[in-house]
Amino acid sequence: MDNRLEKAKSIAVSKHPRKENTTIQYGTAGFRCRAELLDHVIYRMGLLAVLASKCRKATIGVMITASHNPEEDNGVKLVDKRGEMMPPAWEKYATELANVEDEHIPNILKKIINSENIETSYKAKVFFARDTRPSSSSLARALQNGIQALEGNFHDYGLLTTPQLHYMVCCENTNGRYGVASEDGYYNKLSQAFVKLRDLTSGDGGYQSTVHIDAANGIGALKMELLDRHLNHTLEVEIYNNGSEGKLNFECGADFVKIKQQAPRGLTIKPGMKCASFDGDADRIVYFYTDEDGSFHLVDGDKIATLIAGYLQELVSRSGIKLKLGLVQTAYANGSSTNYITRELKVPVACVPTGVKHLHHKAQEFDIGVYFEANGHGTVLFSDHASDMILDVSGDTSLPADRRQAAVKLSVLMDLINQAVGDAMSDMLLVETILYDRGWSIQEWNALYTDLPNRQLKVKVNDRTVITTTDAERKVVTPDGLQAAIDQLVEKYPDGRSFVRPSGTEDVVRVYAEADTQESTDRLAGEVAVKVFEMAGGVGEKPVVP
Ligand code: G16
Repeated sequence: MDNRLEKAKSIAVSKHPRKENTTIQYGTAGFRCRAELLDHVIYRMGLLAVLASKCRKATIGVMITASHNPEEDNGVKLVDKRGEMMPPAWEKYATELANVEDEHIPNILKKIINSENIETSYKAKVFFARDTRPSSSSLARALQNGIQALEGNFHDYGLLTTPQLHYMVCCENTNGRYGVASEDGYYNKLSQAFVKLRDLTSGDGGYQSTVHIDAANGIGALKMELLDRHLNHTLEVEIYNNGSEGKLNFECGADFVKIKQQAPRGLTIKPGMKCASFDGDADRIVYFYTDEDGSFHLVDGDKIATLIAGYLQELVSRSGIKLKLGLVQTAYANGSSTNYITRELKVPVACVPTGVKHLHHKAQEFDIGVYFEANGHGTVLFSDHASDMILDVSGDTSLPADRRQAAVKLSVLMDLINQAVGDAMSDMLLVETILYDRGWSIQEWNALYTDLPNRQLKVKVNDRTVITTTDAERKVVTPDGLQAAIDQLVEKYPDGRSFVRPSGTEDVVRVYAEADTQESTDRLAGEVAVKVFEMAGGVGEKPVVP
């Protein structure tokens, strides 16, 4: 192995040197920054993926994407053996390896091998894929060089959405039990489950059969078109922002629509049209529409979560199976959604820090764990116990038809849902299945509860790590006095709530506020942003209170 570690170093020096002395951190979902700073980082992630594969004795995934970030950025997400995110220890290794001088690469690799007791003779295998950013293909070559430097095997899937890569890794490591590890395998699994559910459900009422999708000028457009071909016209899909003209994520995509609370560029919205936005790597989805007077309505991850949790809870209860269902949110969840879930649905809710890894982990504590971030990233996890029970009841002909039918629906839903990670395409098919079965229009769905007005702002500071938080990011610990200042501002507004946290994907501090009116919310958000600017080393233009 020592020879190979040395070889890895010499390839680093000759082909993928660390040119700048800047430190890069593994953030909310991997490394993310300007693409030109990433070549050496991605090469090193190739090395790390080989070690992770040897350690896990399984195939590991690497996705090259910066998801919702601007086109000029890029990044990398590491995928563990069940298709989930890598655990914190490996995030630490990743940061250490990404920042070390070229000549110290062998030392860090040796350290990881020793700490994890890695059997180096295991033949490593890495799956990788990339999004449509112009910088992604050369970064994919750097990754491949890293994998080959340590003599790992690999499969380059080319262009995929992030959730598709997670799916491939999960299929491979479960010996096909989760599905076939190919694009066709993915489309077949999802579309067959969707078509089957259409046969099992009614479709009466105000259901609108067309979805107008803003694909953020990203990979989601290409892949949604392929999925659509498998759907046999059971769903009408219109794709906008398919990348033929516009720029990736520029004034479009799920993040833009959620934060700006307005329709994306490139989609001329008409009253009543049911619309959805994917993000740049198609792992998030939000819905929206406008009504007759032109006002915009966002139907975000919280509304998706409540729709799903309410439906699953009903099916579980009809099936007569005793299963514990729970919902996981973050501090960004609208206060009204949490009230609706706890008071109306009576489903337990947990709150965790931002980042899919935290939500996924918490959701595993339930038999059926629904997790969603308000920004549209989420999925549903079924424990082994839950899936065994569901399959048993669905096949038990001695049981009343209604019980069995509910269990059959649940069993097909388990195939429709990408349980490895939040997946815009799979989530969309799930939402459409539920709306169809309920016979609901998007307006009826949105009427489940009324969101408290809310606002998100970004504040530029010199060093965002000066802000640290606790209580699932709902309270600031440092800088001193900032939390007290926020508390004072919040007190002035009925139903006021606000928190701030450093982003793990962009170089900004995020400010969230909600209150009883949009005017108060915008003022509160502005005032908190000013406090952050003043107390946490703001740079550039000072935020303005409206
Ligand atoms: C990633 C994470 C999400 C997180 C988002 C924003 O999403 O997967 O869990 O909500 O970043 O994170 P932050 O507020 O720390 O910037 P994506 O879709 O960009 O990969």
